[in-house]
Amino acid sequence: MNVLTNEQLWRLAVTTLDNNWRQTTDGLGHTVPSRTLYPHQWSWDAGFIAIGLARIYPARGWRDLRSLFSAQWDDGRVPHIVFDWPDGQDDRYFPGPDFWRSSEILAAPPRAATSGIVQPPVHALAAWELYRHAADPAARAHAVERLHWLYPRLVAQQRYLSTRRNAGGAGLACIVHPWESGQDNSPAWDAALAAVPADSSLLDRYQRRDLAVSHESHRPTDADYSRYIAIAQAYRSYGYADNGPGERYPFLVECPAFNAILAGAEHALAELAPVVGADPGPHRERASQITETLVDRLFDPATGMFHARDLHTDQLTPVRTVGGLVPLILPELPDDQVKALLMEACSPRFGLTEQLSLPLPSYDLTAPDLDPVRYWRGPIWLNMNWLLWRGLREHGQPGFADALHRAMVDMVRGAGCFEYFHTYDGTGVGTAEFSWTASLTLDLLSEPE
Ligand code: 2M8
Repeated sequence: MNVLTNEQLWRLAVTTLDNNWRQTTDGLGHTVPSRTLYPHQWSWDAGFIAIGLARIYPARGWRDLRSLFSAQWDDGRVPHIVFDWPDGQDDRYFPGPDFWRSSEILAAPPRAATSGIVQPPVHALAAWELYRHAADPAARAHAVERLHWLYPRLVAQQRYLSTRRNAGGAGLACIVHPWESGQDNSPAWDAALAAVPADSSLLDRYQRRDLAVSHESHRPTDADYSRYIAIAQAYRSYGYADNGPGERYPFLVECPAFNAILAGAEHALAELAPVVGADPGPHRERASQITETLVDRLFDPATGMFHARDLHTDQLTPVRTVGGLVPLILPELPDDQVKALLMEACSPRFGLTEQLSLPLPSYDLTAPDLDPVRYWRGPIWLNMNWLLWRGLREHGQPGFADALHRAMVDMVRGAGCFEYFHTYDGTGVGTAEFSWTASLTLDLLSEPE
């Protein structure tokens, strides 16, 4: 692919989002992450997509969020996938509606079949971006009207994650499946996953669909997939209930990026609350509490970064992954942690400099098991780097922020809107025409260095 000018890159990103828009039969419509690999609506993708749509088609950004939150469960959970088709009628993606069986769960909404697990709550931030970029009085009025609908639903989502998912009892949200982190097969989960038996017979019963459209070397192994299925089955077998004893959940982890995004959502809600006549105070308090608890429970002074805590063993995972740098997005992160994260980001493990040529990898560059093409085990992801860029700006680091901005835009300029990028040369890996790469590129181009 030729290196694109800014105008060409902008057009490519807009076309990618246009091609991935799907009009659904219920009239709502949404953007799919990719027409081939992920042909439905995904939760945190929808948030990142709306952030870019705020720059070109805000009404469509609001529709994406409306589609997702119309499938919110009664308990407040926002499912990680909203399926386009009724139960069991399609086999383009596994696990589909007939695996999750949301229609058998009372709390599941009738509008759509969904999965039963969640993803990081980036949606309040997306709503804030849509609101604050509303350019004229008509767009602002539309945003206010949309917020009256969305705000209570965002609050319910936060309540679900902060209460029902507080399995560790300290005030952080736990994840019950690696897919809930969004960083699906990150080495951060290896230790916790090793305790889950890999039952290969599950792959005789269920057929992976990802390998039909993606290269085997880019995707999780069969052993990991069989664990993913077993963990999801266990959660389903208890009706996706969150109040059982810990042993019920084969995987029970506090993820630093997930909880940083949870606290970030409270900050965004504090901005949005006055728009709908609500009190921002409780949101600010919760944001401060989560930030404090995150530092207490997931920061390791020995490594100078954040790590996931396995609630079964009460141990922090030793590996260093990009998710452990994401708490940098938090405005109230104490100076000591900010300094430590900057030092870690600038170490040979993540390679941040003011002259960097490629964005940060998903995994420690010095780790012997880094894999430059297998997803979440080394490659570069635009959404994680976009979060870090925001964090660097938040903490007064314009030199690093600008360098990272340049590296992200140049990488997509050279490779196109791929799902992720080779650790060492930035070539595109995974599926092409990937929505959040396109949308976050639009955000970056709209916000020059
Ligand atoms: C990937 O995850 C899905 C399962 O949710 C998969 O591999 O099939 C992850 O990269 C996740 O973060 C992302 O939301 C999803 C859709 O883009 O794909």
